[in-house]
Amino acid sequence: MPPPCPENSPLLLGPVNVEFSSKESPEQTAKKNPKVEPGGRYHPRDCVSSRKVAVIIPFRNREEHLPFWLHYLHPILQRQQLDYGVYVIHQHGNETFNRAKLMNIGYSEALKDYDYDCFVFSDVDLIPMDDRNIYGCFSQPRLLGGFIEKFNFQLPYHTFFGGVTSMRKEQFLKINGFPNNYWGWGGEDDDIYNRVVYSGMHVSRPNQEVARLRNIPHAKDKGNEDNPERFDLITRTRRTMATDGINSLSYKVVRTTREPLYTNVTVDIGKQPYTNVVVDIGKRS
Ligand code: UDH
Ligand code: MN
Repeated sequence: MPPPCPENSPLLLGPVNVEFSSKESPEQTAKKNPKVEPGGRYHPRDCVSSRKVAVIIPFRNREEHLPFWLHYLHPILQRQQLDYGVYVIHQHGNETFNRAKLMNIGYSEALKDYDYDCFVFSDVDLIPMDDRNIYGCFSQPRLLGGFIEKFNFQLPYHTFFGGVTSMRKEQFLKINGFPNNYWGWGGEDDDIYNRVVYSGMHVSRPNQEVARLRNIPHAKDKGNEDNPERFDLITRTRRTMATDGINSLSYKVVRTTREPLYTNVTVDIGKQPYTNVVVDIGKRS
């Protein structure tokens, strides 16, 4: 049995040059990463990693972004000596997008594969610019992507907890996972922030020098319009978090496939219940 991996990986290079012009096919990326196993699994061969990390990516209609993520992240995650798997959680159908629910599903599905103890939740369009930004877990929930190019490499606001975050399994369970009832764009990240604070934890961040990320520019997606309810919902986290979360998660897996660089889980997550209900005046049959 190989020795435990060192506390700090000796393979890290520091700054990574990230740009989005040249396109590499996933097949080419797979060839360049021969140690990554089907489903996007990897573990160091010459030492035993103490970090068992599932990386969860919420996804729909971003086929042009995923190859960049795979191209940049696989080499970085290997240099970080992580024992990791990549899970792309693909929302089936055309109902309104639900990022946080997809991340809950990623947590549950990844645990069916392996005894992961750490979960990194990443948008598909965010790429770290330094491999010293470890995609692992820490004594507090972590904001791995605090300093993003589109926000001029500044925190957009003090309580920001979107983009790329990480949590240990017990931290995730302490906050009852993520909310399932944020449909459309916005607010779910602030709800998660609230959950962390209401559970007596706080958000930690790597220092600004290593926690810079580039974002792939894009237009707003169809099917992920701004959620007008988000301002109301985030005032109610304290009441809703006990009953809405990983303990109330329901979904149907449509299919799971092991791609060379990631596991794709296509899921039917249902749809937003109508909140302003038109009273049903009886079915005609
Ligand atoms: N996502 C998808 N498909 C969608 C919507 C979202 O895969 O249709 C995922 C994807 O991983 C994405 C993440 O959810 O990175 C977050 O959604 P987003 O990229 O829309 O969030 P962002 O904060 O939205 O980037 C900013 C809106 C874009 C405005 C552009 C104006 N310049
Ligand atoms: Mn984006």
